[in-house]
Amino acid sequence: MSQTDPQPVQYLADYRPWPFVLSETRLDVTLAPRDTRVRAELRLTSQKAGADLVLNGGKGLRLMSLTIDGQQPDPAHVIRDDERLTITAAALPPGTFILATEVGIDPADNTAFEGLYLSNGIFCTQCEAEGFRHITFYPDRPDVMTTFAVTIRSGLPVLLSNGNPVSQGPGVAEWHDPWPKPCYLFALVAGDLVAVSDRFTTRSGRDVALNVWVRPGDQDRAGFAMQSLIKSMKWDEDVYGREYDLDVFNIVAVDDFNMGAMENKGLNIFNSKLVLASPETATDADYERIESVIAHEYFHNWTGNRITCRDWFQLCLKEGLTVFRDQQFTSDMRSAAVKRIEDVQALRARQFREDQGPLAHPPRPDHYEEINNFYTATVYEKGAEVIGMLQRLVGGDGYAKALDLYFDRHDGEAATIEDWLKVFEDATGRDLAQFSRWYTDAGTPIVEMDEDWQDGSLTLTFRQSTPPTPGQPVKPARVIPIAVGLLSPNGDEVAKTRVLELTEDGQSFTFDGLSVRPVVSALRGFSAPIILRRNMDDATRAFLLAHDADPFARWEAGRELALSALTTLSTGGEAGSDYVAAIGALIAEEGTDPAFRALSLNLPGEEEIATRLASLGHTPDPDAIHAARTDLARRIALAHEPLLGRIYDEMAVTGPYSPDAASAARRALRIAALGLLGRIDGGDRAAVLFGAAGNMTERMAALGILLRLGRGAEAISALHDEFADNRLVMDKWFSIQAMAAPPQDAVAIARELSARPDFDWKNPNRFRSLLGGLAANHAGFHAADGSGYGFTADWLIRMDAINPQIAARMSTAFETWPRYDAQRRDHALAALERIASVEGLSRNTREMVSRMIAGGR
Ligand code: B3K
Ligand code: ZN
Repeated sequence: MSQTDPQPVQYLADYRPWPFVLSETRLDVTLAPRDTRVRAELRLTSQKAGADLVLNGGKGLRLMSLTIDGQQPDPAHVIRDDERLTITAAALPPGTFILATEVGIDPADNTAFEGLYLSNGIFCTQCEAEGFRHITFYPDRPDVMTTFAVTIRSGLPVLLSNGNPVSQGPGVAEWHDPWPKPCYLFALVAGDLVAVSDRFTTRSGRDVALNVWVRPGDQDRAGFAMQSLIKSMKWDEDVYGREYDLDVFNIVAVDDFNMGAMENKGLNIFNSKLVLASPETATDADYERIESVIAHEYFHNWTGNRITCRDWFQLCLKEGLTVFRDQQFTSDMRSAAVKRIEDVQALRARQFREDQGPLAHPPRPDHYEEINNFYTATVYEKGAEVIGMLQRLVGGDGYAKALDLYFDRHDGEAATIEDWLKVFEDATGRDLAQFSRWYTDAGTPIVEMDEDWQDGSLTLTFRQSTPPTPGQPVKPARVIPIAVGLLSPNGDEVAKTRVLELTEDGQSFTFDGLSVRPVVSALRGFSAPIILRRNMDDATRAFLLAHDADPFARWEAGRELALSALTTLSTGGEAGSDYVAAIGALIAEEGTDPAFRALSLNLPGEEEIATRLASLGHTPDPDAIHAARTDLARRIALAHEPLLGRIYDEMAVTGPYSPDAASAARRALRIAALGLLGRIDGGDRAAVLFGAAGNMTERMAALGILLRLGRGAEAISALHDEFADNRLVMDKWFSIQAMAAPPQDAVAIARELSARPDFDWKNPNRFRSLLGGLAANHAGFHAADGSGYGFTADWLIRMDAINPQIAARMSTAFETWPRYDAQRRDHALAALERIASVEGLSRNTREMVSRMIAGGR
């Protein structure tokens, strides 16, 4: 199953249409853990005389039989290699013919969780990107779309596939999906499952049966997922005019899953952590994430399934758009301001980090070795930002028109980024040639802004440049929308938001008729995914934090103030008083959304401080950063102890738990205050809260505080006693211990945890909890002696042998290695080289590790 064979690099420029038409796929699957039989009938028509029929499918498929129109072809015309099966043109009849194959596969042995596999006794599938080829011989490429008729034979009680049910009898079920789809959207599930069910009537009157399938006993934790689904279906009708198009919509939760969830047509498969939630086991963040991922997968029904991607280079066509849509949904369901700030924080933490390191690539890459390595923050989150810019440039009406045209013109097709941009050009008349560079060029543009004030006119001059990224040394200027507003010295807005469009390397814009020099609020709403540099003193930042009418810009001013203090402190300077004073004033504002106050009160993480230092040309010192952040937190607490204590008490939410935005906001502010108070009360309040809280949000927050202070042992054992049987809570239990450990103890703690019998490392969630938890402990992972790197490398090597996707994904813990000091770099490089030298290393991990090594030298 693991792909160790070298695969030639795939290039976008080499795209050719498939020379056959596939008009129907019929599958008959007889399930057995060790010998599942898959009979496939493909109705094919050649489009090109003399073309061989080349199907994907490798060594894992035991070929039992193969016929063409019922006849066995001459074996000399059937050629197999490690990755494909070829039937030479000479053996193919003219016109339309049926290719029938039967293969045997071994789901119980499938530890890579790609194709058909078993998770705790449940048969399930994951076919995106190239998993279907592990199920049967097939043209496994997204531009081959057809209807599927599926028969499943098994003694298990629940048998599901895509589309509508045709018949359901003992031991056998038939499904038919009338919507042509590529095979990466195929799914099959069989198991002992129970459903939480509901119904939805679409606006044109279709009655849809909705089911969330879980293991018996988990039904009481599936209700929130169902409500999220119903809200998503309604929202997509109201906002995008998109209706659901089948009689049933099934969601299944499984425990072993390589990522979050998968949008298979009519049968979404989810990692159970994105379905199951109860107040005692899930945090507010879990609830919010469940709501948004349920929406994301549902929205794919139109953006991804009805209109799919021509080839995998176009991945951001469906992912960027669907992320953009799920972000809009969450903004509508919760607070738009808070959502925007959270999204920017995540973008900077993951995508800027990627863009600034050896793994940088454009939203639409033009080559890859292993496509699974390109399900990245750049494709997803930057892909969404690019759409946000488009919307800003063409306006809300232009965006709506373009989307209507996109759905009309491309429904049922496998489309490209060019198709996407063309609908915007046709709908709005705008030329997007220069804009298209956002899709093809990697790297985060840096924009410098200067101000010039003369006789009532303010001139803003911008200069843009994008640093080189692997394979792209020079970058031409891009179109960059910069939203700007002006504030008078008393804090009133004298010019409302205006979007300036940068198109050149250097450009100026003038605001006339001003009576006094205003304060500029720039990059409002984070109008473009860039780094804006401007000369601004702390007093101006504090002014914007107090007065800016744009919530993002307001938060950003506070962030900049904090980062300016933290970078100075981390490099041995003295700073912080302005921030401490300004933040005190902000959190005292009772009329301001508690969620906004919480976001402002939480200091930037150590990783973010390191990134800022690196971009200023410093070599980040993880220990100094940790000390600086601890120090600043303590100073805030000392300066505002009574206020923080009051907030902590007042923000307590009474009554039964509800995950709604308003209650979650109060808890978020309460926890932020508690974290700071912990710096001076020794964790006493946190210890009380851990014992008393009836919800997981507050308990986990309290536990994190106790662990950081080195006094979490009792709480850790209490949580274990209470939840040893709950996998999802135990994942949190592993992760928080690695993440919140004092840095000097982090590797030893992670090592101890990894030796426990319940460290079920083959389960992706458990592995990610521990290894991802350590990687998130910045000073712990980057321990100067290289122990964090060595420990992580050992586990990546072990994981790679059974599940290459997970190993490759987790290897990104190393992606920032080039920015550290010589000693750390040596250790990191040695760890990467040790991984690279493993014999039989997967194509996935090999590609990642070699890019990281090459990009850091
Ligand atoms: N499309 C899937 C991700 C597939 C990942 C394959 N390695 C989930 C999503 O983005 O919605
Ligand atoms: Zn997606």
